[in-house]
Amino acid sequence: MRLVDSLRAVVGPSRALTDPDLRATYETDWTGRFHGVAAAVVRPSTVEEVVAVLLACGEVGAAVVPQGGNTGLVGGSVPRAAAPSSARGSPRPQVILSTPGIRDLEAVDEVAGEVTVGAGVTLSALQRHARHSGWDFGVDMGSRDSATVGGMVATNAGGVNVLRYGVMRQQLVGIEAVLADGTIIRRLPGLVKDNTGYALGSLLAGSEGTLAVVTRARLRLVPHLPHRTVALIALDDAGQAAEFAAHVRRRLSTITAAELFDHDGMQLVLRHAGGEPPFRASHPRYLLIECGAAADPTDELVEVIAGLPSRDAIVATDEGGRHRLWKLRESHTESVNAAGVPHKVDVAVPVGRIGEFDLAVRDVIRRADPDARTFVYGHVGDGNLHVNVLGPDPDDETVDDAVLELAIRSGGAVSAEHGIGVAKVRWLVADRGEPDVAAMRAIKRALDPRDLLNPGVLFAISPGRG
Ligand code: 2HG
Ligand code: ZN
Repeated sequence: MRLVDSLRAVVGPSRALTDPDLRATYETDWTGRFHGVAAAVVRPSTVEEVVAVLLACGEVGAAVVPQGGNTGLVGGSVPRAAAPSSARGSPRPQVILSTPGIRDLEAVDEVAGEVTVGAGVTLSALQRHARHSGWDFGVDMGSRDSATVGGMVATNAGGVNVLRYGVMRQQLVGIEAVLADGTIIRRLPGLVKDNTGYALGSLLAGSEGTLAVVTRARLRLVPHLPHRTVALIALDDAGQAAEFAAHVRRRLSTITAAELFDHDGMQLVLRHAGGEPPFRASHPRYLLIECGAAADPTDELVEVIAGLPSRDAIVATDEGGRHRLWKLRESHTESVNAAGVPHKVDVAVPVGRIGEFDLAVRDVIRRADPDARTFVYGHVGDGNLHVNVLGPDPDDETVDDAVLELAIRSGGAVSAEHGIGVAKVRWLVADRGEPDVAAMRAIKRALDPRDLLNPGVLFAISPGRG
């Protein structure tokens, strides 16, 4: 049977899309910078269908590209532009395995504070579900309406609350996934303490669809915090922002977020998304701090802010005011996208070196491309900056290389929360070193010897596999 016919036999014709118009949104990533052609997009709704899809693809050596909400920013969830080739040198078909159809939401385990959900559940659906029971989910981010739990596990998503609750890996208390050969691995009893063997969920978190297709996750929940206060603080530079955030963290256990953006980024957001400037004057850098608690945290936050040097500060306690301040930060991604095809460079740097990096990065970008427009924003409390550059041709990597080289030189990492995808494959060894990458490749070979799952992501495509 032809590949497409076997896929149709598994999920039915309406969930095996081959029409180019229907495939289009699955084939291009969110930035518009990465795209490739798929033989089909399959949308299974059960783990058994995922197994059958993987077996059908394995039968003909087709590459499988797992995809959640397709909100990734490093080209890891869309087909490769240059399709991987088979042992005989002919291009291997690529199949997008889209998981949003796997969206079962089990009842919240109110005693354990845990829930088991399907990989296709969106972050906002998970948040609503948890809040109905007085709980909440510890990871939050701007793409909440599209990003799915499976994609968030696969990329080990971070977001805005990491300084309080950690990254996605730290929320995982169980996993169900399908290996390349169709084997289901499943451990979902929800045991917080479980040292019986290797932690496969932790291994899959951040594996970017190269080791298995995640189908369900058991997740820890956190208390719902009914009282929230947001402050926007105007500062001279990013170093001052990191220090300011550190002072607040030291004093207030209620802090949930410490986010940074710059003057140019805010201007872009105001032009694209609308809204009033929060301060009368312009300032070089802005720090957004949020505190959340069972009782109103406003007084303690105001007291701490008043004791620290800043150029200006405002505080919002009502929902509208908080939303307006958050919008200034969360609208950056869409505002940058609306202005062109961005180079997005997500890096981690030691928190104590953020100020120095923020200045140096603008310098190296100017030297690489004097006409480039640079916006630096991100999660200052985690040492995670998103360097966005507009201007250079989408295929010109000069600016990306300059930023990544600086990140490594500054003691940082070439990926903080977006992953390696295809965008940073060339940088994996430079960052992790040969021994680490050899161990990673050994794991990949053991679990996916034919390189069926997301070939070209994380590691360069091995010629003649599949
Ligand atoms: C964010 O923190 C996301 O807003 C996207 O991680 C970052 O637009 C980006 O580069
Ligand atoms: Zn981010």
